[in-house]
Amino acid sequence: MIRPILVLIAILCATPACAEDGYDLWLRYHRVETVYRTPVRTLVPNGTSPTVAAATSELERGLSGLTGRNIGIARNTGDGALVYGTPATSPLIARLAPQLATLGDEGYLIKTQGRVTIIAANSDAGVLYGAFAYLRAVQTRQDLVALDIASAPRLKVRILDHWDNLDRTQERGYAGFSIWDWHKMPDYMSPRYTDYARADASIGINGAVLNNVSANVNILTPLYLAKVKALADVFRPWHIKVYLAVKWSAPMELGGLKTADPLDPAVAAWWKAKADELYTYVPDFGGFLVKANSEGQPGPGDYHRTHADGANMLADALKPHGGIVMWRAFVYAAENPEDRAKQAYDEFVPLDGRFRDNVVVQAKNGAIDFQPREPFHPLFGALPHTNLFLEVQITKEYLGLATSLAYLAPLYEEVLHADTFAKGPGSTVTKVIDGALFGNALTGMAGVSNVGDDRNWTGSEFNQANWYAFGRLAWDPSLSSRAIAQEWARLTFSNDPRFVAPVVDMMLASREAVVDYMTPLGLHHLMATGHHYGPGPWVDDLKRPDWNPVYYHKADTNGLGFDRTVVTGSGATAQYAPPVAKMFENADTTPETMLLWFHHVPWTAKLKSGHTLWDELVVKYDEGVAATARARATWAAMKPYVDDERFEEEAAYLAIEEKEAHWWRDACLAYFETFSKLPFPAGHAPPPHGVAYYKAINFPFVPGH
Ligand code: BDP
Repeated sequence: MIRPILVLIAILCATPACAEDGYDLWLRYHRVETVYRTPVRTLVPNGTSPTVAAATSELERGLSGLTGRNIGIARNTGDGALVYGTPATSPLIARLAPQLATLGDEGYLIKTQGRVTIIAANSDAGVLYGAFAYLRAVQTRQDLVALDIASAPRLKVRILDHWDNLDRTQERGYAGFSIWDWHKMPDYMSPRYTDYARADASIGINGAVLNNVSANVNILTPLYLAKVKALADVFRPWHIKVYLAVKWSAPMELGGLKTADPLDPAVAAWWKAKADELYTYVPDFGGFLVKANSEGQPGPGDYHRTHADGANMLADALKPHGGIVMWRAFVYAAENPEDRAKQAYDEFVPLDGRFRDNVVVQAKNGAIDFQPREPFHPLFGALPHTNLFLEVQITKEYLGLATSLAYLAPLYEEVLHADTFAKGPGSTVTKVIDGALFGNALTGMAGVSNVGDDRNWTGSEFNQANWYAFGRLAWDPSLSSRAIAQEWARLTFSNDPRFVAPVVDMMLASREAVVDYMTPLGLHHLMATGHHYGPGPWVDDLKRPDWNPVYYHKADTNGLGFDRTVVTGSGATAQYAPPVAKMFENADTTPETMLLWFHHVPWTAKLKSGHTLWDELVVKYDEGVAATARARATWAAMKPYVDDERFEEEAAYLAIEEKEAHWWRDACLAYFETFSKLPFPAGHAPPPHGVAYYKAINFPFVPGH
């Protein structure tokens, strides 16, 4: 009965001038124009579970705000009723059982039958997802008179990985500190945890790894398990399971064992007991995420055991409880002189078929590391007998941290649509991860979260779009980036076409702009050391060869790029299926967006544009800079449609991005010019300073590091 207040807020916020701070994300339930108003007047829930109650609370809140009427529960199933439930809880819905047959555990139907609207599902979780979908339809001004929507997720596990430390710092987080206020839990549970769960549930996310992959063992102590339980209790009604990242050496650090060898029975017994204990706190605990033998983390390799030995031992401990192990494929070793891009494939392909059925290998989108653009990871398609999840970064470690506007759905889409040719043409990464290609039952996608305790959750309004897009794509990888951007812009800002059309175009151009002003033509990992903020193409003094940008671009007086061909280079091209390998092996058939990833190209070589490599490089950097200026101009014209607070913040961020784009362009070109020794093409100014100037720029404190 708090609705009158919401209604009042909705009325007061009817004009764009009303201040908003981004807290509401895409769940803004401002009043819609009368013509779009939903016919729903009463809610008729069926079922008594906390999940049905969650659906009811969201529908009450949402529909009351959107209609300006007080919409609540009534038993009247007549005109204006919104009836929701499952065949087991409602005879009306039982009649829809045939149509529900293909929608699985989490899918839903939304139908209008005369003046009655029905949300039907096979489970209460499906009902909850249907409720959010209905609200979305109202928010985006869909025709509500003859709804007939059926939807079911293509992937089973749709999970956020929070790289949050127990001291509330975040690895690669740019939105303040961790939202998990561990110290106060479990006695104080911030209402924010519920709002977080609502946001996740609204886009279909059904799992969260609470802590950093580079894990601290304390998370497995009773002190922290009580806190984990408290979060799991908050999330459960919203159909979100908790998972934990675990450190391989936990049996030694916590259990006092002398070894963490996976084949040692005492080690296996320790993990089994720990799993049993964990499930007493969280009976529906999801499972473990493991970063092992990677970047200094311990792992089974320390005992000359394989990743399969390690993953299977943990999987056996979780199996009786229904838990899974997500074992990361992000492994590379300093001692290994092999091209870093090849190392994960080399380690995991021989293990194909040797993992338990509750193990998944989790591979990043590309073989190096969440770069602005990478070719798809060669493990996709190469592990026909292994469950494989795709891991993408939502946080923008390598794409401008908090302030740049880089809408990442095109990046995700690019990898999901990439054709591995594993079973002939059409063997897309989507079909690898959704089980269509190899028939694996355990499917999923993980996103490294960008959520922090900033009021707007993600550090900028437009970063919210990446969280949103991740969830929507994990539910349905065939959605287009454009459709998702349209939906998000309408939900988050305005349905006015004069706003939606230009802003969506701006979003769709934004990731390519970052690629162009940072690492065009297949360049990668040119970022400054450690914090990765800003350019550092000259860095050559770090102890691991593959932490140095010079390792990746290999600029010399002859040319630029990493030769990964079989004939003259590292041979990484051969890790792809033959048609893909053949395409990448030849510079003429390699898409120019990935040219320097696979080839060392002479400065004077002619590219498709007719430019030399050097000229094209300059042109691309300048295109990136120009795109940031265009984005600023687009946004400046949006002032009439956006509240002041969000408008001004984004305007300032876009100005920062333009400044940084110039910095990237000037620094990289000043540096590469020392190798090419070629003049700048007509109309493209040389950088205002020599490379020494850019090398001297330093930032001692950058977030997320
Ligand atoms: C890299 C990050 C590092 C992460 C690592 C990982 O720089 O902080 O720990 O990925 O994925 O991109 O494990």
